[in-house]
Amino acid sequence: MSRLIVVSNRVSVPKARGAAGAQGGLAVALGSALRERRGIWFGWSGEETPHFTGDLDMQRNQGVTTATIDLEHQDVEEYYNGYANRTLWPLFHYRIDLAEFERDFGKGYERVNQRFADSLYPLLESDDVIWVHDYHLLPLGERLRARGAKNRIGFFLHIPWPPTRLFVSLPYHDRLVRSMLSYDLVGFQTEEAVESFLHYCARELGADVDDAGTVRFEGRTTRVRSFPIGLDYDEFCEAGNSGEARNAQQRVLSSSRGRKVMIGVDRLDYSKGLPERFDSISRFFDAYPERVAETLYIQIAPPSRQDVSSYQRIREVLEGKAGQINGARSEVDMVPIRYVNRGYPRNALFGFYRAARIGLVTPLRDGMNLVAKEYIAAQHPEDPGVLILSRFAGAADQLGEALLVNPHSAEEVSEAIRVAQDMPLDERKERWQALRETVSSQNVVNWRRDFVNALAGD
Ligand code: GDG
Repeated sequence: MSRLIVVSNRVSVPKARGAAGAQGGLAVALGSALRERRGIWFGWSGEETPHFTGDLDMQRNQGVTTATIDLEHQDVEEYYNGYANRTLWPLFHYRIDLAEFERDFGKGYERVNQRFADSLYPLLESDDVIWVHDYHLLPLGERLRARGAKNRIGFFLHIPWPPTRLFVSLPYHDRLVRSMLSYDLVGFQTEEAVESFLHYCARELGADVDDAGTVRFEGRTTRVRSFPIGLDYDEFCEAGNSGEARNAQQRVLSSSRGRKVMIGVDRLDYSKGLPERFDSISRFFDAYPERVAETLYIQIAPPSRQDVSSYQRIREVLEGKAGQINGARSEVDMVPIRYVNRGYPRNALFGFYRAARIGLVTPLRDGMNLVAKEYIAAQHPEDPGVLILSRFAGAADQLGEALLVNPHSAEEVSEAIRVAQDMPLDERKERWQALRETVSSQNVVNWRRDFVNALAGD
């Protein structure tokens, strides 16, 4: 079996299962693939250095080898805080109003992709299979080819791919997509993203695109397919057996004193639709004032990307909205919204999800959204809660038994909350069983197996 090389912006050093601290399902899933295939996980260390050297820090933990490089401050500003998070992230989430098109960002992005290629190339063996992740590294495959790599190289995008009309507002958009056609396999979360990408290739590049999703362009062939990412279902269910999960559930239940709990868990990011969600809850309280005293909304929103100003602004907006709703509706012994700007251990999240009768997942755009899947996995089979899910999350394609909503419509979301609160147990069980079947079978292990098999052909 050939070696697997995983490349992503950041490398998550594998921890033992059950170890303290957050470790996403992706790290667990990729870790097991890397162990099976004697692989290497390559990326940025998260550290800055005054002068880029390309020196590799190689470590071995839990059977996985990681190789990381340090970047210069200017690299981090232009490539990571700049092009990745101020240009591509907003544009790919349909927020062209927030996208910044700075020449230096683009240059920094190209420079760092070149640095990744220069540092990684000497580690490669001829039959290694290389799997590149996400929007930080779109041109990496081309840079590796230019160095001489003949390996099979695949790419997976975790975020949405925008429609052609939107994507062409990016300066040098064609250069970016041409570089992606150096990959043998390009994977997206949804069929919609696949269609948008193929449409662009045919329309803007004049590439030859067939019905099976194969793109032929300038002598190279790239297969394009959807691979919806799943949850590490077994690992997450195991979290539910922990004392920490039980305590967290108890903490919510005892302090909510019989109120119907709704929960949202989101990185503090404008793509997650949090201001719109707060407006919908406000609308619900206006429409059903008698329910204010019976309802408790808990929003867990750990801050992220605080070096980017649009992220600082959203934080202020939400503080204002939470304050207004609570100011207008609280009693001396009751507050309708608990808005928490911090992260919790994964085990505790399980308990919070289980304590909630409603999971509110209403991003304006999301590649997939794993919180929706975690909420389903955490429900009790005898008394499951109801998932309210944005139709604009990739997850909506798979989770049709949720209450699907348009997150821009406060009226629709407010009405879905009422329907969810009143939903009879039989219907809750029926919907949840179907959702649980999907979340447990289309899990992260199958996701990475499908991708690696499609790439490596074994
Ligand atoms: C990108 C794409 C795609 C959140 N708060 C805490 C915490 N979290 C965890 C959640 C979940 C993860 O973070 C968030 O994953 P999402 O999928 O919801 O969203 P992004 O971070 O935007 O991820 C997305 C994903 O990549 C994978 O391809 O689904 O569309 O945008 O696991 O539980 N974890 C802990 N404490 C918290 O307070 N421990």
